[in-house]
Amino acid sequence: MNDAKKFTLLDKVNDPADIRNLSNKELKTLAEEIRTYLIDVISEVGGHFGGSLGTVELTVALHKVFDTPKDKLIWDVGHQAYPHKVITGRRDKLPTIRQLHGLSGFLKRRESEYDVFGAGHATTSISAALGVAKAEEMMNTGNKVVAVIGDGAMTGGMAYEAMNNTGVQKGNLIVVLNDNRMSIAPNVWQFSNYFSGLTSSPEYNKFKGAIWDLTGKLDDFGDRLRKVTSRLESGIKSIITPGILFEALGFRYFGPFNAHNIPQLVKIFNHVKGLNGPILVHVSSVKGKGYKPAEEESTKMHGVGSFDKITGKSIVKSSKPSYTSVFGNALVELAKENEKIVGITAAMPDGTGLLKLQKEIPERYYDVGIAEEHGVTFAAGLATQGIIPVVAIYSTFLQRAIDQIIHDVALQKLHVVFALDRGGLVGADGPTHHGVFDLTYLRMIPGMVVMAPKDENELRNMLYTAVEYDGPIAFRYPRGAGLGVELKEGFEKIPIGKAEKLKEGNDVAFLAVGKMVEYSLEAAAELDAMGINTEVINMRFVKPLDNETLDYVAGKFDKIITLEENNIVGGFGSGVLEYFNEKGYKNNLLRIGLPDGFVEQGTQEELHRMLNIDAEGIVGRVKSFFENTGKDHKASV
Ligand SMILES: Cc1ncc(C[n+]2csc(CCOP(=O)(O)OP(=O)(O)O)c2C)c(N)n1
Repeated sequence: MNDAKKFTLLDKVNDPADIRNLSNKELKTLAEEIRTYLIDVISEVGGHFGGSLGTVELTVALHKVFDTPKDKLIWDVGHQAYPHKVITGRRDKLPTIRQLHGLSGFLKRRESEYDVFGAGHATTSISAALGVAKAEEMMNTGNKVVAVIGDGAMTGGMAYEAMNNTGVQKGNLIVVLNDNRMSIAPNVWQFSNYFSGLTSSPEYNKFKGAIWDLTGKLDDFGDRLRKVTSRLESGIKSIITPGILFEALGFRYFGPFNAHNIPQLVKIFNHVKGLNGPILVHVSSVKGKGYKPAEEESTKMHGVGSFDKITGKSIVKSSKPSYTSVFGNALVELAKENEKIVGITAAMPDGTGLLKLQKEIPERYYDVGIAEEHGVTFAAGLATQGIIPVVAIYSTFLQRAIDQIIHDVALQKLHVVFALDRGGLVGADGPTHHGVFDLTYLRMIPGMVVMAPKDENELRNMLYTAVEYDGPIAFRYPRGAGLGVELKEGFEKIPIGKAEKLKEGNDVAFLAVGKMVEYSLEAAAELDAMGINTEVINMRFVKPLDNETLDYVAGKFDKIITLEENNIVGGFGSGVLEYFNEKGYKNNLLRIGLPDGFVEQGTQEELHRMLNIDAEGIVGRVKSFFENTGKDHKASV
């Protein structure tokens, strides 16, 4: 960083062991330095911001009290774990976060022994921590296991499956519920209403203060007394505290505590460290804590590009509208014409473009929480009654709901529209977030229509086609700016399963979907100049495939290339291959897509280049394809 500061304490912390002997006062200074460092670095390089500012004191207190890495600390999602990275020896690398070959923006086992469980998708922490806790028990290590989960992640069903099972198994597990009342957007957690009603009551606060004083005093009297007290305490507490909900699941509840008060956190963690069985510590934090713009605009500053440190204003702006905004606007346009249309998001109103629907037609907008599975089956229920649900979920998060798509939607042939944002490589969020399996997992589903637009107008038309269709139908589109084409007024229906020829050629045919259409046209222009006359077809549909077009290319060309921004296994190219095999076509077929592996983080452009799927990469691959298959241009069928 240009204005790299000297930090009196942080500069000496290379490992959590370095903070264990610090006093509360020093810990407070350390927390302030970590916060300053985060603001310095993230304002320059971007990243997840508000969540991490809110966990600074919590992270310091956890690493102070628990003997990490022997004790196991498991973070949900991982976007709030930047302070954890800073404390666990990765401070100097923070400026590389989310960049090619840099630190991951989430948790990653390969990155550090302190990252006990990789994350990126929400609501995994309690299940994983229970597994770790049971393993520690089996090996009799005595190590403690702590899961940290946000109230947003608590809207995911797996949290309750995990808590129920932890209660049944009596797992030795401490769950820290970091409650800031925010998901990315304001959280839709019904428990929050219950907590805020209860905790704002003066009777409750008086009572809680008394209980806390009592346990605090008794804390020094040794283990047995502490256990008796705790049992007594929990018995009384369950009558009146918010913990009753968790206690019903077999957890002993402590809280809510101020997540920015280090001495109090240290005290409670020391207390629960000595206890066995399932424990829930509820802490109340402020998202964006300590940086005014992030406190005030916590949705916007959940994740940021580089920004002006003084004003909090974003520095980089794209001039072209994003696919997300084109989709969000088109949905509102169509919803105004057709009152049956509703929009569903799983806690991502901003990210999916549904914010506009929420503002303009709030009664036809649903935020189901970080609950993709529920969202899909909820949509299926709506569809049984003739409502047209448009389920807008990122490609990567819809992976969560594959069975719901198969069992609840497709099997019943229900008219549910799936709008998959972030299809393809997403860039800085990396392997947990790339949307590179959707063409595969949707294509295998009987009766599903699967589309990918080449540009913004086609996206609008696909949405229109989908709401006018009757059955399960999906389209996926890339993260980020569109091509910048002029938006046409109105909508046109696309005939289901019909491709469009974009460029005539004689030597080789490109069959492309989605983003790859743009690269194919660029590559074709270069290849033409080199004497390889290339035909480009925008296939539009991955399912049903346009068999007529496939018959036509198989008859005209010896060399055919499929192009998709999807894992090469089981995607669009596989579909073409299957069809060719069924028909006995013997053409030379090359499938271009993503390798069967997990692609790292980097900018989208860097990754496209690295994986040879951009125009230049395609040209290179076509040249080798010609070298390997000979110069014969005509089909052999
Ligand atoms: C399965 C899944 N769906 C959606 C997301 C996107 N997402 C990332 S963080 C987040 C909000 C998490 O809220 P919370 O757990 O309260 O943490 P906070 O950021 O408020 O600290 C969401 C919706 C995700 N990571 N995983």
